[in-house]
Amino acid sequence: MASLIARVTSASTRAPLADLLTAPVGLDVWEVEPDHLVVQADEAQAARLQAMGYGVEQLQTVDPYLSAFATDAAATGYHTAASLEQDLRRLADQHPEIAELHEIGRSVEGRPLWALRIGERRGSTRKVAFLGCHHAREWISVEVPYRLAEHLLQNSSSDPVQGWLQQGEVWVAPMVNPDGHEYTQTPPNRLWRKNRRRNHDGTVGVDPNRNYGYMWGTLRNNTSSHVPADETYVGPRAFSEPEVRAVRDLVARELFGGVLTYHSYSQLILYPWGHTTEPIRDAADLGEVRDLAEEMERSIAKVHGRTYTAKQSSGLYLTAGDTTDWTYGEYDAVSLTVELRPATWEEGGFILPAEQITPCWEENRPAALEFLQRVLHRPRDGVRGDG
Ligand code: 0X9
Ligand code: ZN
Repeated sequence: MASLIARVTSASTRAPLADLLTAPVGLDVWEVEPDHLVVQADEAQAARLQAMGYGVEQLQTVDPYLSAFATDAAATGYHTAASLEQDLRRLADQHPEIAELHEIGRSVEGRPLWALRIGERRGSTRKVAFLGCHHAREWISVEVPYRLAEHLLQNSSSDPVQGWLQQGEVWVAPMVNPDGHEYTQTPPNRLWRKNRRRNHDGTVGVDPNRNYGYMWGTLRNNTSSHVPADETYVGPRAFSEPEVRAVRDLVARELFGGVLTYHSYSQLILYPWGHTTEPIRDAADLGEVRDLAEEMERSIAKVHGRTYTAKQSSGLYLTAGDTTDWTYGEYDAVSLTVELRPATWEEGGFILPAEQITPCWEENRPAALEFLQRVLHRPRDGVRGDG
């Protein structure tokens, strides 16, 4: 069990930081900065990094980090799989004309995967999806899309929301990985990332955000691993995981014009590609998604002054098989990954203090609505699935 939170620097030109990300050493990378990484590692990994020529400074051990942040108070205010189901049902029941709860699949352990469809559905021409919690420990990524659904329903009888829900449809699936999320409810497991698949070698978990079928498995690095025990294990084949197949089937059926998937942390707005440092080849697509990401960056900053940096996904690190490479590569959907609060591990990292749920939602509200509006107004001829 990885027990250290460490700052890794490049001590020599023999060992550039970029090489560490591309090497298959099985690290859990938390932060990527030009001059250092923050990683979770065990003693053996730390020693190995030092032997490779990296500087490794222990910032904290995981136990005191969990004692400081993973308190009972920090958990109140966040949903569990059960309380999310209850709240989604309540929303659907309170707005039967425009909301409908769909079970889009079942998890490895048999939990229902929920998506709330919001919209009048009178021949809607444009559909948008908001996803949350591919990664178990990223609890805030459940709350932002949930609050978005609540906001749309509470404001459904006045413009602009009313107009959007007449023209289009919004699907919100706040918890793609309920098994993992449930597992993190037990304090020592609070930092679990993957789903709860039993792998063939006895280890547990596939990274749902490496299991999508676009360029799946083409990288073998620290952030897309073929080793089942690793935090970014890509799985035995594309779409091997029921949680990921559920999203695949929903997207294949609804042909969303845009997909926004929430993660945490680092305060980033990431657009494709993630599997290559090459930019999107279609200049119009690139302009569209980059402009939108930058507009969202500005509107987030206006609310509470927080900086969320817009950039290409691969600028964080290279991964193959993530959600947005697939939704863009396969369906030409406007596709973004938003990494929510906080910015650093000192502020809690994956354990965002509960009092920040509301401000985090507040700053992401205008950005999410901009995404919605842009996608709803996008001409449809870009959708390959249209035939
Ligand atoms: O690694 C991920 O799946 C995402 N970061 S997280 O810390 N939430 O796990 C980032 C995915 C974006 N894609 C690439 N960076 N290629
Ligand atoms: Zn994530």
